[in-house]
Amino acid sequence: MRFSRLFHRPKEATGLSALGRRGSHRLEALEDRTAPSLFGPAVPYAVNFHPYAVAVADFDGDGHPDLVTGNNGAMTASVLLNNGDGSFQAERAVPLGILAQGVTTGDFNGDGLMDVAAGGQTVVSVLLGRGDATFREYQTFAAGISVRSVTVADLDGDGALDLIAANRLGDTVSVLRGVGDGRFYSFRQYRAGPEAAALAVGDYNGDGVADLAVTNYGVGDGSVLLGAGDGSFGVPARYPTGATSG
Ligand SMILES: [Ca+2]
Ligand SMILES: [Ca+2]
Ligand SMILES: [Ca+2]
Repeated sequence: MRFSRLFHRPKEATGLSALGRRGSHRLEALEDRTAPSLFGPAVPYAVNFHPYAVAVADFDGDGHPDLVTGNNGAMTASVLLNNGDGSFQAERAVPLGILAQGVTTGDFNGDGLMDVAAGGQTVVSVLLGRGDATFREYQTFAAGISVRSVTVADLDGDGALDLIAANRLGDTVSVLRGVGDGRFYSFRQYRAGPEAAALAVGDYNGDGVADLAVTNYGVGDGSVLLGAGDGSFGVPARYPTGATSG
């Protein structure tokens, strides 16, 4: 898996110079007509087998955002600590106990230290952080069928972060309301669309309550589920997105 460095580098230091002379000239001519490149060359960092998803949080409290991947093949999370200059240390692999397909971060037990939640198979697996980039042993919570992705929000406004999982083979999203101590209540499912895949939280109708956008991989459209404010969602509105989404 490749992560791009998130800072600007001079053009002569970019990967364009590694291209053939003709290609290089053509690309630089295009670049001159537009805004300067915002990214340097991609820098690859090794993580465990089959990383499916990536999320960001500061796991060691040094003020620099770190990365975590959910690794489907290895059933692990890989934590890559940020050196503070856009480079990252070698991965630290943490067992998740599941074939992870989604990953998200948040402080699920309210101790001020960032935690990880990964989704896959029929569960979410939660790693509570110790603040030094190590984690307590994972705990799993049932989340539905074929969890493809997972995200986080306080859906019911009780101050405890809640988890939302997209169930690809269930055509649903599952809501796991947080207890606030790192545990989650039994999930509730809401209809989304065929092969619910990717999730995004936002307040789409401006009522101050978090809503959900879901991509429906099976048919190439998206669903918007408006939040009721108590962690429940209404009937999805479907919107075309063109080609197959995911
Ligand atoms: Ca925490
Ligand atoms: Ca909540
Ligand atoms: Ca709303």
